Amino acid sequence: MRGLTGLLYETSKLHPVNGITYRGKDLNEIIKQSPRASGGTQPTPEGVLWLLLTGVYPNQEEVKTFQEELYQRSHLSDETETLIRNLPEKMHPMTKFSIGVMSCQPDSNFAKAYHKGVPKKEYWEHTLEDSLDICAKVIQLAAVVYNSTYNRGKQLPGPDQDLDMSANLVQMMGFSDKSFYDLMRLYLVIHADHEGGTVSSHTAHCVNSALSDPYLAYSAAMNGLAGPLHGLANQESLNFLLDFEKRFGHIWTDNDIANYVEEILSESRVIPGYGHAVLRKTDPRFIHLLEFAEKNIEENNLIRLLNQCYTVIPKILDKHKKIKNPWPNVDAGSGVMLLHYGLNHQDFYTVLFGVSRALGIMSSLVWSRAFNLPIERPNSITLDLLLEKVSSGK
Ligand code: FCX
Repeated sequence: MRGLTGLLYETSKLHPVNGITYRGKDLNEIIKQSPRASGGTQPTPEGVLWLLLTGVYPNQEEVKTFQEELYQRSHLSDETETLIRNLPEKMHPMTKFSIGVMSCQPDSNFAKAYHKGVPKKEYWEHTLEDSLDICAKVIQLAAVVYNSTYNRGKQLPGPDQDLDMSANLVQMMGFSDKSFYDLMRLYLVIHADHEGGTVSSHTAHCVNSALSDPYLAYSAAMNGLAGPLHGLANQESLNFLLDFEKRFGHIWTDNDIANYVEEILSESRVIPGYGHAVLRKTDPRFIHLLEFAEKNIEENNLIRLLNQCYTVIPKILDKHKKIKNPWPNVDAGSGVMLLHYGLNHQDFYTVLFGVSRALGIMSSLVWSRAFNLPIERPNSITLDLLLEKVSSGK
């Protein structure tokens, strides 16, 4: 369906070469102009959520008030926390995260309003309430998933109302490096939205079009994001580099990389972090991560490998004509950065992607309800009917 335009999606648009724009604004511009947290070098997700919802940047006073409001909405019930803590330790964090979202669903403002019979023209207001609640709660949900999986028994700080979402998340997971706060700000901002056709955004849109409330829609979206061709590619990309390092140690050549890639391709496996359905150039989000690393991270072995892969892999993939985009996407580089700051549980990386994607998906649902978009119900066809059509040439 790649060539078919079939969705109205208000919050972002993806250009094959220039990358993503949020509300018509280029990511470069957003990173420069969006309000920063005090003492930070990167824009805050709160400011970007405001932009996605309204189309304009908030001023410092607005973003401060918005941050306070989101903090008030972030509380999780004891039932939700206990539920997540009691999930099997080995369950994938994305599964735990999705279950955590579902356990908040009984609080849906939209579901209650719908059952009271509010008029259609007010649906967007109740969707907005749920959307703000979800964007606020995902920070705490992610922290509880992380701590109950990897930090069992450790005493860790609770949420701090003076911190922005990113700093709070990093601190609640037990990290205190201010440069990591900044990486998380950049991470949450650049992953927030990527047009309506991605598996996660489209899933949320489709589920919500049945007037399933935003919790049901977002949890479904997270189940799509958990796939290796979509959000799980960030954990797979780091594993790809670590497996290479295990085999070749700290000394390798371009040829070693090329042979390693060809070996994977010959087994009909994908090279994670490379390729894209829409992009036809290096993903600008990947470049933003590399620039952050250049300024903030002393060169280490994996970053050296990442950079060398960036020069070698596109040339190899380009020789395989069926691959339409040989360039890296955002998932190629994010894991290396997280690992540098000590976040060494790759299984958790897609949860961070999911936290960020809440900003775009939730803003978009508000607009879909404001536009009163109909239930999504494309036509389908059986194989017999398809064969009949093809053989009759119609
Ligand atoms: N490695 C190996 N083969 C690849 C490839 C890669 N990185 N990228 C594309 N191909 C293959 C496809 O698997 C397909 O093969 P097939 O015809 O035998 O099924 C063929 O090339 C044509 O695919 P193409 O049209 O270029 O790309 P698609 O739109 O079908 O798929 C994704 C796009 C992103 C799914 C694909 O490039 C891929 O699998 N990449 C690796 C996983 C990845 O990085 N995903 C993250 C994407 C994104 F950034 C995100 O959602 O987070």
